[in-house]
Amino acid sequence: SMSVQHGDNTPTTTKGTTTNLKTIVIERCRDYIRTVPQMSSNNCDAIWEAFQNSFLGKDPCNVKVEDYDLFITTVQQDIPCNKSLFWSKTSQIAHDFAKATKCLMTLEDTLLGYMMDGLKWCGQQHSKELNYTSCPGWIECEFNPVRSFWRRASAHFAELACGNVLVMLNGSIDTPFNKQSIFGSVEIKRFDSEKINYISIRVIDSLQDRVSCNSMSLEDLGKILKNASLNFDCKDIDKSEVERCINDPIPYSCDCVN
Ligand code: AVW
Repeated sequence: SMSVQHGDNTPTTTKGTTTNLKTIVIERCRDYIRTVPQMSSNNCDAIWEAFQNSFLGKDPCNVKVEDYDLFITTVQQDIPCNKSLFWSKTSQIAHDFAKATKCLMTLEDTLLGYMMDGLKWCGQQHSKELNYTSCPGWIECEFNPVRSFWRRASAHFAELACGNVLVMLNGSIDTPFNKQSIFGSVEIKRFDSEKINYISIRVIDSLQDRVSCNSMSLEDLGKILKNASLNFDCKDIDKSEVERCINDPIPYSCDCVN
């Protein structure tokens, strides 16, 4: 199976670095490479070292996206074509769908995303220690260690995408496609039309007869994809339909968003 359940190492909330960050990351890493086939070439201790070298000793408001480059290349994982699932403001349903149907994988189902999901971390200047007291919030300063990591990992995940890919957007909000989101600002720019055959945009609507695909927001997305020579279609799908596939997963469930 590609999706792995987090065990008892679920983090406790703190304002600074997650308590026991190192233990959690290394345990998750070992758990993942033990469970997922073809991951055994990875060394979780080396992965931890590369991770902490990305941000330790740095001002926590000045950790660049590129500071994670070496860490990203330390993690070895092939993402098969036709398996990538991107999402924006649909975290719960996208991850539930991926887990229940096992047809697709989100960034958080890859080793990189799985290790860091839900965690918080930062260092400080003039010290090689983790800061457990306080770390900047997501929007407090743009180049905080957590946000830069997710941007870097998302860019990587999008660059690897090939074949047919699925995007789940949220039709219950005014801008299902938000240019400021990671999907809209990072991932969409990294899609390679030489590798990607087709992008299925699925807008998950909670109200029946919504036509979010015809909205201004989706028109913006369409223009960007056309300009990048990426083939796509957009369909509105009832949330209840996706939930049915999640609650009663059968082999055909993979088709439930087609
Ligand atoms: P999202 P994206 N404060 O649902 O397209 C704290 O908007 O951006 O989807 N955390 C935040 C904030 C904030 N203001 N904004 C975003 N986040 C974090 C990677 C938070 O953890 C995957 F491959 C939230 O759950 C998807 O295709 C997450 O960012 C794509 O990027 C998603 O925000 C989803 O990023």
